[in-house]
Amino acid sequence: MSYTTTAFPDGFLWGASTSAYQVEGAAYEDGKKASQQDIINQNNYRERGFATAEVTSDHYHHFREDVALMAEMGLKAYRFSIAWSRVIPDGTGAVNPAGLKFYHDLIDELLAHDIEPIVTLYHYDLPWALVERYGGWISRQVVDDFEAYARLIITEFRDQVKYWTTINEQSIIVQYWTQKCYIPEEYRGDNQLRYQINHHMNLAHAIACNLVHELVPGGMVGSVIGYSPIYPLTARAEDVMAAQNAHDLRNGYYLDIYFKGKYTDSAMAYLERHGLAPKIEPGDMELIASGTSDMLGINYYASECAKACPDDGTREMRWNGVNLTGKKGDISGFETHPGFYEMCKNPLLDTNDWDWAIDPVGLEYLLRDIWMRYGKPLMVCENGLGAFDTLEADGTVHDPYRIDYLERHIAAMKRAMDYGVQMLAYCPWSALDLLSTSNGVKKRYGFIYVDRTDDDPRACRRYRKDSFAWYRDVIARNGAGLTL
Ligand code: BGP
Repeated sequence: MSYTTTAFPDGFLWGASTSAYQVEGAAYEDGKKASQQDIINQNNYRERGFATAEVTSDHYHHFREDVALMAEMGLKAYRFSIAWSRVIPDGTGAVNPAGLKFYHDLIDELLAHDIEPIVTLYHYDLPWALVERYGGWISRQVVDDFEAYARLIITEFRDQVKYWTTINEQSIIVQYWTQKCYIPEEYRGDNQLRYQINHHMNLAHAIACNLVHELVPGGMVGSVIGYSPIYPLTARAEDVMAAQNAHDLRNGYYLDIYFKGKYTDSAMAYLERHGLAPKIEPGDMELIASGTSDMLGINYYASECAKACPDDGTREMRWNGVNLTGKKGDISGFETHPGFYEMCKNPLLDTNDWDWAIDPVGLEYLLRDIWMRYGKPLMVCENGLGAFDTLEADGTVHDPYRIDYLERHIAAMKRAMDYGVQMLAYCPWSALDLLSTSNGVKKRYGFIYVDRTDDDPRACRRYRKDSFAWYRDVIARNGAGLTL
C-alpha cells in the first residue's frame, strides 16, 4: 500500500535527540563527579571493549559547533538531558556553578539559533554518590533527592524551557535494570526490586510534573516511555491474549500511571501473584494521581512479538535478552513470564544487525493506539537506526539504510496524524553519533558522524552523513513528499 505525505502542520517541531552521558563526555571536568553510567561504562569497557563514558562525543567541548550543525540542518528542536552529577556532583547539597553554566550556555546557544530546547531531567545517570550512600533508586530516599534536583533545574531554566520530560524510559529500566541502574551485586537476584525502583520513579515523575505546573507558566511536561507495540505471533486466541498480557505489563503499566494515576489491574495481579509487586506506602497513589502529564514522549525503535507460554513448570521467568555483538541472531534470549506471555522473534519483519525489528507501520499503530486510549499530545523523543557506518577517505558517510528507515517512519507518523493524532515533535535518535547504551560507539545513529572508536576517542571530528542533507531537505519542505 503506498502512501505519500503532505506537509506537516505549521509549528511542528522537527528535532533530534541525545542524552547527557552518551554525548557530553567531560565526565570528570569542571566539578562534575561520577554518575552510575560512568561506573557501569567503565565495566562495559573492561568486560566488552565498549567505550567508557569519559569522552563519548565530547559535546561538552564541541557544543557550539554541534548547535551550528543542528541549525544548518534546520532543526526546530533539540531534545537532550541534564546530567544531575554535573550540576549537583554529590547528588545532594552543593550546586556546581560550572555545571549550571554549561546548560545555560547550551540553552542560550540553541535559542540564539531558534532551536526549542526539550529537556529531559533524568536519563539513566544517577549521581554515583547516591548509589554509594544508599543504593540509588533502590532506596526511597532518592525521591526526595530527585525533588531537590528537579526543583533546582526547573527553577533555573523555567524562562527558557517550555517542554520538559521527566524520566527516560522507566519501561526499559525495568527490563535492563543492571545496565540502566547500578545494582549492587547482592540485590541482583531480587526481581521485585525492578518494580520497586519503578515505583520510586513514578513518585519522582509525579513530583516533577507538579513542579513544572507550579513553576513554569505555559509549560508542558510528561514522561518519555520506551515503547514497542506488541503483536501476537499468530491469530490463535491464546497468542492474542499473550500479546495483550505483554502490552499490559510492558506498556500499559507505565501509561496508566502517567495518564490515569493507577497501576494496570492485570499487570498488578500478575506481579502480586509472583511476589514482584512494589511496596506502596500510604499517600503514594494520591501523589502519583496528582502529577498529571500534559503530553507523552515516545521512544520507538522496533515492534515486538509475543506468544502464549505455558505455566507447567518447564519454563523459568526471565527478562529481556540483548545482542551485544551486532551479528544478527546473537540475541541472548527473550523475556518469559510463564502463564502470561513469552516474547519471540517476528518472522515477518527484517531486523537491524542487533536484532531490532524494522517496522515503520508499528509507529503509526502505537501512536494511534496511545492517542485513542489517552488523548494527549505526543512527541517522538527517539526513533532511529543503529548501524555500522563507514567514514570514507573523502570525509563522506553514505547511510542510505538510515534515510530509508527514517523516511518510512516519518511517513507512518504523518499517516497517524492524518487520522487525528496530535503530534508536537519528531526528535530522532540521534543528532550526532554517541555512546550506545548497550553496544559501544560502533553502533551509530547520528546525522553527524563523530570520528572516534571504542578504544580511541581521537579528536572526535564531525562529518555530515548523507542523512544530514536528506533531513535538512525534509525539514525545508516541512515533511511533504515522503513515502511509507
Ligand atoms: C533508548 C535510550 C537511548 C538510546 C537508544 C538506543 O532506549 O533512551 O539512550 O541509546 O535507546 O539504544 P542503544 O544505545 O542500546 O542502541
